[in-house]
Amino acid sequence: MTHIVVDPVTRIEGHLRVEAEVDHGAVTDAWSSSTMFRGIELILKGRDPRDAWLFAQRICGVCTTVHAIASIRSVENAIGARPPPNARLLRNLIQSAQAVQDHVVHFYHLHALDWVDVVSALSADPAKTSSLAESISDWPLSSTKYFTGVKARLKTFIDRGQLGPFANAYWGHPAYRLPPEANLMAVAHYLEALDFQREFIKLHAILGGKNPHLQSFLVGGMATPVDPDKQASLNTGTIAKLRVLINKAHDFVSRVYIPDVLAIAGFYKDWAGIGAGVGNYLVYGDYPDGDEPGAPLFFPSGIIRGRDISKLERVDPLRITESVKHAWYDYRGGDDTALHPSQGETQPHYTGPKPPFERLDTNAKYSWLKSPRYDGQPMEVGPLSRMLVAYVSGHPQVKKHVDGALSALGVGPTALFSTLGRIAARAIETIVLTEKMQSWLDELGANMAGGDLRIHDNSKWDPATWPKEAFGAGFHEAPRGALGHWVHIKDGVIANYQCIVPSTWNAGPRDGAGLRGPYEASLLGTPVHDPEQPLEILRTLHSFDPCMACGVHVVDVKRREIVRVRMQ
Ligand code: NFE
Repeated sequence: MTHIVVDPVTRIEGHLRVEAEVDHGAVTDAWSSSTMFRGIELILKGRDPRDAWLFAQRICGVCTTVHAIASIRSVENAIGARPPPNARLLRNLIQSAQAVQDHVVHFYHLHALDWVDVVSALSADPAKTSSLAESISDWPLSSTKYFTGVKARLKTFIDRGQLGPFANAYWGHPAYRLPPEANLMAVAHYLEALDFQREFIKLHAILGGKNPHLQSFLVGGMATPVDPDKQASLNTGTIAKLRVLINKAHDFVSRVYIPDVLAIAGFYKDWAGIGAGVGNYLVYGDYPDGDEPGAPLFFPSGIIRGRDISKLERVDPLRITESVKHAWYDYRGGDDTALHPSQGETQPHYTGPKPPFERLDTNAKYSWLKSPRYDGQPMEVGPLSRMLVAYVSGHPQVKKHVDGALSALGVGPTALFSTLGRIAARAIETIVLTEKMQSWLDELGANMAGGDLRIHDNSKWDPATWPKEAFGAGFHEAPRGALGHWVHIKDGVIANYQCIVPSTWNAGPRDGAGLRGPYEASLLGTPVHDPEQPLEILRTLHSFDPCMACGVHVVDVKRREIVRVRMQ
C-alpha cells in the first residue's frame, strides 16, 4: 500500500490537494482537500443586494460572469424583479460564450497534456501528421508545411530548456499512447486554441465592456443598451460582429475540437470504463427559452440516480444540505447537523495540521470545502450531468451529437459514466451551444428591429418596493456545473448569503455519513502505473475541470495583515 499526495494539483484554478492509497497498481481510497478559504459570503453581509453580483463575480476569474448571474437571479427571486426578453437573450449569449471559451481552454490548455505527450511530438513526421489531420477534418491548417513549422517552433522551445506552458508534466510516461503524429497535431491545436479563445471572448467585451468580470449586469435586466441605429448601443453593426465571432467558434469547435476529442478518445477507450464516481447527476437547468416563470430551459433540469438513465427525477432545491463534518467550519448546531443553504453558516475554523505537514488527518476535518448533498446523497454536476439529463429528456441536438460520438467510438451510452465521458460531454455541450447561440442572436436582432429596446425592469429597483424580509435563490449552469446562490434580505440589506458552487459539489470531502464526494469516489479503481508519477490520477481529476477559487478564497495561515481596504 502506497500513500500518494498530489499537492498542488496543477493545470486547474485554485489550490487542490489529493491524497490517495494505492495498492497493486490501483487507487483503493482517496481524499480531496481544498487548501484555501473563501470569504465572499462574509464580505456580502450588510450590503445592498443590488451590488452583490459585483462582489460575487470576483469569486473566480475563470468562470467569470457565472457568479454575477447566479447572484442577480437570487436577488430577483427575492424581490420579484423580472428581466425583459432582451436581457434574457443577452444573458444567454454571455453565459454560452463563457461556456464555449472555458471548455475549449479546458480541453486544450488544462487537460489535453494528460493525454498528449508534447515531447513525443518532436519525432513526428509532418507529412504523416498532415495525412492524419486531413483524414479527420477539413480544417485548412493541415499541410505538411504547416506541421513542419509547428514542429520547428516546439523544438525551439524545448532546445532552450524553457518549456513554458509545457513544463512540469510526466513526458515519456508509459500511459501516453498517442503516436507522435497525433501528438504533433494536438500541439498545433493547443497553440491555435490560444488564439481562438482570445479572439472569441471579444464577445464579452462587446456585451459586457470587458473580460473577465463583465460590467453590464443589473438586477432586473441588463445595462447593455440595444438600439439598431445608435452608435453607443448594441446596434446592427455590433450584431454583425457577434455573428462573425459565433460562426468562427462553431467552425473551430466542429472542425478542430470535436474531431480532436474523438481522435484522442479512440486511443484511450479503456478510460470509458474508469473514473465513474458517485453515479448521481444533478442539473438545475439553464438558458431560459421564454420569459414567463417556468419557461422551458434549453438545458433541462433533472436528477439521475445510480446511473439509471431510464428515470429522470425532478429537482427540489429544498432537499439540498451542506455538511461540515470534514470541513474547516463550525456550525452552531454542531458537526452532525446539515444545513439548507438558506439557513447556511460560514464560520471558518481551521483545525488541520500546521504547515508544512506530510499528511492530513482525514478522519477529522480536512478541507475548506463543505460537503453539499441532495437527499443526503453526493451528486456529480457539470457537462456530463447536463448532457445525460438532456439526453434522457430527448433533447434533439444533444441526442444527435451524443449518438454521433458514441457510434464514432463504437461504444454504448454507459461509456458516458467515466473520465472519458466527462471529456466527450464537455465537447458535445460546446458544439450544441455554438449552434444555439445563433438563434438567440437572431431573436435579439428581431426584437431590436421590431422596436423592443427594453433591457431593464425597474419596477422593483427601489428598495421601498421590497418586502421587509425576503429569501431568494438563484440557479445557473456554470461551465463546471450546477451553481446556486441563496440570499436573505432584511430591511433592504443582505442578512445572509450562501453559495454552493459546482466544484464544491464535485470536490467536497466526505460528509457526516462518511460518503465520499464525486472526486474521491471517481478515483477508486484508477490504475496508477507509477506512484511517483500519478498521471492517471490527474486524468480523472482534470476531467471534472476543478476550480477551487470558486469553492474558496484566500487565507494566510500566519494571519498576517496583507492589505487593508476601506469601503465607504
Ligand atoms: Ni471558478 Fe466555477 C464554474 C462556478 S466552480 S470555475 O464553472 O461556479 O466549479
